[in-house]
Order: sequence, then C-alpha cells, then structure tokens
Amino acid sequence: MIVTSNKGKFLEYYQLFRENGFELKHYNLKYPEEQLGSIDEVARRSLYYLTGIIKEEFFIDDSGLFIDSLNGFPGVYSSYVQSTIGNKGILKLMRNETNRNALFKTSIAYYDGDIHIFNGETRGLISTEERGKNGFGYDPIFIPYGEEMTYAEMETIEKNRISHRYKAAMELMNYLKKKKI
Ligand code: ITT
Repeated sequence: MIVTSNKGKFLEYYQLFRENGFELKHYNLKYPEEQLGSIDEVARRSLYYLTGIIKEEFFIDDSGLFIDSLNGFPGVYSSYVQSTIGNKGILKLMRNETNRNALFKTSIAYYDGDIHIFNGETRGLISTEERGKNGFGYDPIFIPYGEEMTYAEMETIEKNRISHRYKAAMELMNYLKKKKI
C-alpha cells in the first residue's frame, strides 16, 4: 500500500507495480512532513510517524527538485515552493540563468516491520517556459537529459521509463521480489 495525498504519484506507481505483477492499494492521506536536511530523512521521519497509525506493510514517497544554479533549492522545500511561487516563480528566478541543470530525487520509505529506504535520481534541465499538460507539480518545466520533451509532454508510460520515481520503485520491487522467494 502507498500512502500519499498526490493522485499523480499514485497513478505512476500503480502502473509500475502492475507491469511488474504487483497490485497496489492507495491510502489517500496527507501526513505531516518535517523539513529536515535531506529527503531521505524526511521520508524516514514521516514513515516512522505513520507506523503508529498504519498496521500493515506500506510505503511513502518523498520527492524533490534540486536546481544547481539555486544551490539545490527548492529541494526539501519543493512542496511549499510549488504551492506558493509555483513553476512560474521558478522560471522567474532563473530568467537570465544559463546553467539550467537540475536533479529530481525520490526517496521511498517502506515499512515491513523494519524501515527500508530506496532512492532514485534523474538529471535534467529546467525549461525556459512551461510545456505540457500531463503529470503534476514540476513536470511542465523539467526536461530529462537526452530528451526534448518535458515530463508533462510525456505520457505516464514514457515518464515511467526514465523518471526518478521509476528508479526508486524498481529498487523497492526488486526487494519485494527477493522477499517472495
Ligand atoms: P505526498 O507527500 O502526500 O505524497 P506531495 O505532493 O506533497 O504528496 P512530495 O512532498 O514528495 O509530495 O512532493 C514535493 C513537491 O514536488 C510537490 O509539489 C510535488 O507536486 C512535486 N513533485 C514530486 N514528484 C514530482 C514529479 O515526479 N514530477 C513533478 N513534480 C513532482
């Protein structure tokens, strides 16, 4: 089961899990997130908090966009920044910036009696304007290296071939497959 208030996230995981022969349930819950030093720490702390409430195996995903020329901002503040200045605000901050390199990171925290952390990262560029209608959050301004399209111009199935979330999900599913044997 995944615990998230973000429907886009759930849909990406649902598809990835189905492709790998797993069924995934969704628990739509907004849990408190402490702003700690790294997304791993944020995910670990949130998971620990939820183990007091949820009594079955579950995982959460904490993700963030780290922009090189902004020294890693918004990083662990990605959620707050998205809901305040949004993509337009980020593009404004970077208006005259030629270094547009950025990193998208996902940290999955999974609980099965113990806490396990799985990571995924995808590097890319921040576009100069918003493009595309698919996905959510920063998708319209993130172009993965080697691609022309932003995440938001891709279908979920395409984003799921290259994304930070896909890489972390594969780590988790490899762990689950090994556990089954
Ligand atoms: P939950 O914590 O309930 O899962 P959330 O949307 O708050 O949902 P995060 O804290 O992980 O999730 O996300 C931080 C921000 O980054 C938030 O604004 C997301 O919309 C955005 N984000 C996360 N993953 C993304 C992705 O794959 N593409 C674009 N934006 C993403």
